Amino acid sequence: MKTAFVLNGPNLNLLGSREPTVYGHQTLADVQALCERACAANGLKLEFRQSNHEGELVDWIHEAGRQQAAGKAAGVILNAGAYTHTSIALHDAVKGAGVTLIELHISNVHAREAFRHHSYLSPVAQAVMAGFGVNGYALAVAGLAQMDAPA
Ligand code: CA2
Repeated sequence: MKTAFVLNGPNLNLLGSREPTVYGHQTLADVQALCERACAANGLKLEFRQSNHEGELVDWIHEAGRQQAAGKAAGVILNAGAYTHTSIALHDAVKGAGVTLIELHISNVHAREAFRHHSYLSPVAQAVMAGFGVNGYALAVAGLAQMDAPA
């Protein structure tokens, strides 16, 4: 069974505690449980992580890339939080690792402030998902499983 890496960036540990109109009421632990169910339904194993540190996210993308190259991982679903809009390091990490990437956002970033409209990750992502709320994580898991399935 292959692993789906679901990686979460800065401040997503605060999910459910503030800004419920933008991000909903569910906590990151709720999102992890939702991802567990989605992975089980799609024949994937889950590796779910959150970090407030850019370099740690870079290391995890490299790890996922090595596992994918070894046939042990399907790819990465990444909600990079605000690093989406700032991080050339994450862009380079995805490119360098050669990993399959689904970029994910809980909110519709294009309906928000202009500084959220640009993403350094979209050019190196296979797919981009935004605006489905936390249910987007389950949809992304299903999408990653389909991308990995033989044609
Ligand atoms: O919509 C998304 O998922 C975002 O990636 C979330 C980021 C934001 O910087 C992106 O533009 C869009 C912010 C994550 C912080 O989440 C919080 C949740 C609750 C309370 C405070 C922050």
